[in-house]
Amino acid sequence: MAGIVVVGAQWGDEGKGKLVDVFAEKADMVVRYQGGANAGHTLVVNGVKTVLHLVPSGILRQDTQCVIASGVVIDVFSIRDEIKKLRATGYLENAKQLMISDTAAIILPYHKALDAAREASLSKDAKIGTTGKGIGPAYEDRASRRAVLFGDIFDQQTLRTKIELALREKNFILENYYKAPTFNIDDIMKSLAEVAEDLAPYRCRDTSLVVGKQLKAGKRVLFEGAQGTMLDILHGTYPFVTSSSTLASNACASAGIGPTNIQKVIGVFKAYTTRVGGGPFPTELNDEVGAKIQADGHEFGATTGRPRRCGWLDLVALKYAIRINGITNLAMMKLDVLTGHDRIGVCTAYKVNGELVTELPTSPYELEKVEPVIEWIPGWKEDLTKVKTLSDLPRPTTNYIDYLGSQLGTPIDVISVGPGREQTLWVK
Ligand code: 2SA
Ligand code: MG
Repeated sequence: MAGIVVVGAQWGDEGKGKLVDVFAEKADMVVRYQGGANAGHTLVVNGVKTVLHLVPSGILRQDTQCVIASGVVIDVFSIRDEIKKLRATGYLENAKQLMISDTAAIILPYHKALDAAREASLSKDAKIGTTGKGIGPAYEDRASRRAVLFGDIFDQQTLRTKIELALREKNFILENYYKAPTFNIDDIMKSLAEVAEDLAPYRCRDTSLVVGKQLKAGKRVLFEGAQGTMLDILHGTYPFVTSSSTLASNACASAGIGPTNIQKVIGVFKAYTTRVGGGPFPTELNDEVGAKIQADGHEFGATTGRPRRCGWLDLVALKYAIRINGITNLAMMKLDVLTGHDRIGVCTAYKVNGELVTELPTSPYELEKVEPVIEWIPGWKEDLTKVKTLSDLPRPTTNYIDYLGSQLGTPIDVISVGPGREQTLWVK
């Protein structure tokens, strides 16, 4: 039993990609378990940046097997490009390093068109702020049993039947309801035939068998989440969420393994908070402090380039994430970004109608109205990006870490002080 889940403990972009890449050195397998090309996982190795959307963040370690599990929605065109780029830079030389589940649903052009048309039709306040990658419509098709699965692209007849059926409905809605362009079956079939040829080497009929065998053999398997806890379809700030379950528990459902295989759940969080897209964000800073964090942290969407909203660390939300994911260990990322503030804010509770609340309200409309209670910790001026060990951190920085450790009651094992692999401090 050596299953380890790496889950985002905030609104995504916590630095899961970097952490998985670092951990992958000692892992036999990395399994991506949900989301699609909406994710943007940024890895920096020897100063060279790689942004991954669908391929697991273990791919830069050539001895680590990477698996895309059934619960992911795969934009086959986007993953083809990603694979091409990886191969052009010397990675993924052996096609066997990547396996894509036959039973994962695929995203087709009409999913993206529907995603865009729907967002465009919403009023400013109601907009979810999706990435436009077709995620919602693709998961809808999965739930309503109309999805085209990855394995289907290798069977022309099944593929045509499924897409013809889907197009009847999608084209009707696009044309009549959204007044948007429609899609032609032959064009889609042609492009899928090409992509099927390119992706055939990565096809895996039963990834659950592959993952299960590794676990049974006592191998280390990392399960890589995308987005974050607060964007979970069931337990996030619904409807301002993504369309999959981002929680650690979904690693099992998606990969087709039992929960008894999971030994550790690592919650990844940033030393502050960001959110991209619409929805409540209690600690958001709409001032020059928020702007400084955004600039220093390069807080722009890795997929869409949108500026990310920034604010102080929210312990109410983080404790909620620890509880609902069963987080056993924490990793704090981007601590270096907080350099240069006189004081650092930490939200320890919310005020709701004059009363102190320490549990996250489940309604986003209530969450929108809470007032964060901020505790202030002295800041620091030193650059942390060259720090190699914990003992070299300036005193106010360790005070901040210790303060968080005591508040969260969960060990912080890893502290990241920059995007590079070497900018990683191990607490034990
Ligand atoms: P979607 O596209 O249907 O999943 O959008 C629904 C909400 O989920 C948010 N979401 C994300 N939040 C943070 N990071 C994500 N990945 C990219 C990144 C985002 C980008 O790494 O920066 O580049 O803009 C991600 N993906 C989805 C989204 O903003 C909506 O609020
Ligand atoms: Mg990201």
